Amino acid sequence: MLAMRFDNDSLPVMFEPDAEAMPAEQLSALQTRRLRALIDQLLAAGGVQADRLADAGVTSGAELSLDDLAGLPTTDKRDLWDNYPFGMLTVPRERVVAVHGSSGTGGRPTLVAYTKGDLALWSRMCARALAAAGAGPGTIIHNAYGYGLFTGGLGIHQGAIELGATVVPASGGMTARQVRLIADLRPQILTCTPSYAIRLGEALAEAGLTGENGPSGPSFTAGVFGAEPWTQEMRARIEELLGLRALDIYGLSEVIGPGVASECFVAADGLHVNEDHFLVEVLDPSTGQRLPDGTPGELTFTTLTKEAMPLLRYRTGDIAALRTGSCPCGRTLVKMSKVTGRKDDMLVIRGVNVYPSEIERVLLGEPAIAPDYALVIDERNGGLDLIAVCERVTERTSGSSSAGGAIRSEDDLSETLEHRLRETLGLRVEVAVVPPSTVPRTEVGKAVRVLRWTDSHSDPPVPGLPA
Ligand code: DLL
Repeated sequence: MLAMRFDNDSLPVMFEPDAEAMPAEQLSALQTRRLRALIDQLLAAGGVQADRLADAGVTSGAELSLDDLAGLPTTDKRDLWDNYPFGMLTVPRERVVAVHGSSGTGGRPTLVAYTKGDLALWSRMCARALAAAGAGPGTIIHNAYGYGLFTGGLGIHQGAIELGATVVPASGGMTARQVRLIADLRPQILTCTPSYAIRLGEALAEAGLTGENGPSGPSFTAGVFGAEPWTQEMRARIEELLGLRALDIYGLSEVIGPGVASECFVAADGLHVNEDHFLVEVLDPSTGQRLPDGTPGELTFTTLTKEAMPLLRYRTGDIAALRTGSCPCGRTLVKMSKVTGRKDDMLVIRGVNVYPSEIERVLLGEPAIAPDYALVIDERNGGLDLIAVCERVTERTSGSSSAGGAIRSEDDLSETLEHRLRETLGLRVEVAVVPPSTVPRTEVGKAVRVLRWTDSHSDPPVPGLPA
């Protein structure tokens, strides 16, 4: 267990080194044992997963190997909807001590149930992520993920306590109060969505609390950001704005919440998947066939040790690639790339397939553009046009006084970006550069980047767009 923040080499230490740095052979033996137990648990509980296993001719976990996994049935969000709220429990309802969930696509809720054991597991997974970011006993963690049904707030909260850190349960919103808390408590770690990190960074800059000129100087060393897709370009912007190392954390309520995978401070180049508890595969989103390492596809998880609502081969809809190999941090756990999007948020603009993250990469690759942007799908005339609405960078949105170098006209910026988008994505996108603070900021919950403009009589979804 973790005893101090850094070891002698000043590297962040692991929370559970025996598991996180387990040799490959030992790990696959453990996974095999756990997979067999899971199959028996699902068969014994009955229900949709047991029926599918029976249809596939599986009557016991005893003889199964990890290679057999690819032939086992999958689950997805529809199963949670169809069996809402408690149809997929494998324990008596009375053993459930908490529920969480997300509002999800189309506003249909999904609920996930936790036993005491599940909560303990989840806390350990979040403690691993926080320790990987350099936190330890006594580290002050400003937690601005929303508290409630959403797993971000309470997941990180419990993980911080498990680690022995000092958690500040700021939750989302009320930004002025958050700025005050940060100035007074000087936390080392910030946890929130990447879009709220930008919002907080802007507010701290307004209060004169970022950069070397700030009255108190920077206190943050690292941020643990997730719950929504964000690019390397966004990472660079956040690091500049807040003067910290921006690390990615991934998870979903169905699997456990945050803490399924997270980046380490040392390498910060991919998220270590806690595969001793969550077996990961990448599948071709259309055929469901297993894809080799390095090929992006649909992340699919099997929960090996959950009690209340274990899931076999849960297809997440999230697109990423896996990478094995050693990491300078010493963890042996497989890494996943950043999530580039969800299979259902791909936009098809005049026949061209494009993920919002690909557009973000081009927009934020331009230093004169601020990290607040929106993609407006203009459907007013029956057509489908895309308008990328962005703001010019200011001292407040860049964190530096150079604020994007030489002043260029808005027309010049739009033209440059339209050209780059056409070159990189083969897509004609109109780029509208609007005044600072025009694009709506996300104070609570996940960023909404894609907005639809359907009615020519209604106001544009972002003020200032030409009617
Ligand atoms: O977002 C859990 C979480 C909380 C993760 C805090 C990280 C930090 P849900 O609300 O169920 O759970 O949403 C899960 O969010 O399937 C992804 O599409 C997306 N997502 C989560 N983390 C990332 C990330 C939480 N790091 C859904 N990068 C997932 C990209 C992410 N997308």
